[in-house]
Amino acid sequence: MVLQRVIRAVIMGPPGSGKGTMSARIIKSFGLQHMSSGDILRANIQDKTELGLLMKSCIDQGQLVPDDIISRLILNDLRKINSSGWLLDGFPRTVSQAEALDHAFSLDTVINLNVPFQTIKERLTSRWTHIPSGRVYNIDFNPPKVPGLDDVTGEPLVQRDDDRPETVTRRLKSYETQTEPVLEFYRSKGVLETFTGTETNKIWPHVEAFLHRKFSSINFLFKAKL
Ligand code: G5P
Ligand code: MG
Repeated sequence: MVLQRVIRAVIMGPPGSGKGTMSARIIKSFGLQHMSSGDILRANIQDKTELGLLMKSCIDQGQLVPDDIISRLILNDLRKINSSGWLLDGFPRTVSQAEALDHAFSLDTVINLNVPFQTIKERLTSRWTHIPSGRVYNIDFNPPKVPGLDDVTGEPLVQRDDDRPETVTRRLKSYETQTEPVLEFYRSKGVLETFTGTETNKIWPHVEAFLHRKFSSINFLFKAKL
C-alpha cells in the first residue's frame, strides 16, 4: 500500500477568476476532493432549504453571507471528508473565516489566481452553469457540446442571478475590501502562491507544475518521518 499524506489546499481569486474551472483540472490531476462554498449555497437555494431561502437575497445582491453561518457549514462538511485531501474554493473569503479555518486545520498551500477585473467582467456575462454539479461553461471559452445543456447529465444550464453587470461590480468591490486582506493573512504564514494571467489555459501549466513539486516534497518529508 502506498501511504500518502492528506493534502489540504485553498484556491482564491476574484469572482470569475477561474477558480471553478481550475479546480476541475486540479481534482482530476491530483485526486483531491473539491468543496466550493458557492456551489453548496446555490444547491441549498435550488433545493429551497431553510438556509438557501435565508441566503438567497444576500447572494443575488452580490453580498457575502454571514461569517458564522458559512464557517460552521464548511468546517462541518470538511470534518466529514475522509479522502486523500481537499481543495477549498470560495472559502475563506474574510479574515474571520480564515482564522476559523486556521483553528481547525493546517493548510499546505493557497493558490491565488490574479486575473484583471476587466477580463472578469467580460467572462461572467457569457457564463452558463449546471447548478446541481457546479460545472461551468462559457459561450466563447468552453461551450457545452449541445447549446444550453450540461455535457454529463443533459440537464438545462442557467445563468447565475449574481452575474448581472451591476451585481458583478458589487462582488468585485466586496472582494477588494473583504477578501484581499485574506491574501496578506496567508502571505504572512508563507503558504500563498500567486499566479497572474488572463487565460486559464496559460495559467494551468504553472499551477500543475507547482502542485507536482509541492505534493512530492510533502510526501517525501512524510515518508521520511514514517
Ligand atoms: P462563488 O460561487 O464562490 P465567486 O464570485 O467567488 O462565486 P465565481 O463567480 O464562481 O466566483 P470562479 O469560480 O472564480 O467564479 O470562475 P469560473 O466559474 O471558473 O470562471 C468564470 C467564467 O469564465 C466561466 O464561464 C468559465 O468558463 C470562464 N473562463 C474560465 N477561464 C477562462 C479563460 O481563460 N478565458 C475565457 N474567455 N473564459 C474563461 O460565490 C457566490 C456567492 O456566494 C456567497 C457570496 O454571496 C458570493 O458572492 N459566498 C460566500 N459568502 C460569504 N463567505 C463565503 N466564503 C462565501 N462563498 C460564497
Ligand atoms: Mg466558482
